[in-house]
Amino acid sequence: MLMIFDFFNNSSSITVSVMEQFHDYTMMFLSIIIMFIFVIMFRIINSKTTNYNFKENMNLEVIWTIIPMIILFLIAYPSLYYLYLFDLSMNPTISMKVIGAQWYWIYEYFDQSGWSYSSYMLSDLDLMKSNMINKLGWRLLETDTRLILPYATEIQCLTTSMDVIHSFSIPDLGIKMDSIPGRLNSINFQITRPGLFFGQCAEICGTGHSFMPICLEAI
Ligand SMILES: [Cu+2]
Repeated sequence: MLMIFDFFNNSSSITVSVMEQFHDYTMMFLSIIIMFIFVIMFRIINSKTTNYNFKENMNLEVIWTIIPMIILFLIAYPSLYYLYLFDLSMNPTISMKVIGAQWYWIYEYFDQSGWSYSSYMLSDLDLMKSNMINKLGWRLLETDTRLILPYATEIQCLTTSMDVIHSFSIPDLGIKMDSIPGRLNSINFQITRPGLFFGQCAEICGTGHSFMPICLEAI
């Protein structure tokens, strides 16, 4: 039963946990409003008489204008608060650059080494040839080199593109940032557990769009 209500991937970053909390909080208002509306509808449909006190009732008009305003404020304030909070750079320990290309990703570390490498998708044939048949479950997701990052560390990720617009997205970590040629977009995140996290380009970029996955290994 729990599975049915578990809409999200297991949260693996602070961002996702906060997003889930905000989702539940918003759903609370949604449930209350839907129940209230259904009760009112049911009562109107099932009553043969009309209450004339409802017509041109100034107090009622004021109340049903102010209550939705309060509800909207209660949703909008935390929404904007978290939106700007996620944008904040909290003194990242690691900075790295992700460059989108047709159709692979290039990762570059901003340390003394200046290490940079490309990450291509492994084809079905590659998976089978390298005796990784057990990994066929990760078909179209596994890459030849992985993006390796430490967990429990604040990471700043700068992203850009070499050709057309791509989008660097990893749903488990709640990140999605457009990679735009000639622009450097920044996104911050902190992974909360070690593991493998998969993502795909999220901006249609050509015939190979479906075949440039992101495979992040948190260690
Ligand atoms: Cu794409």
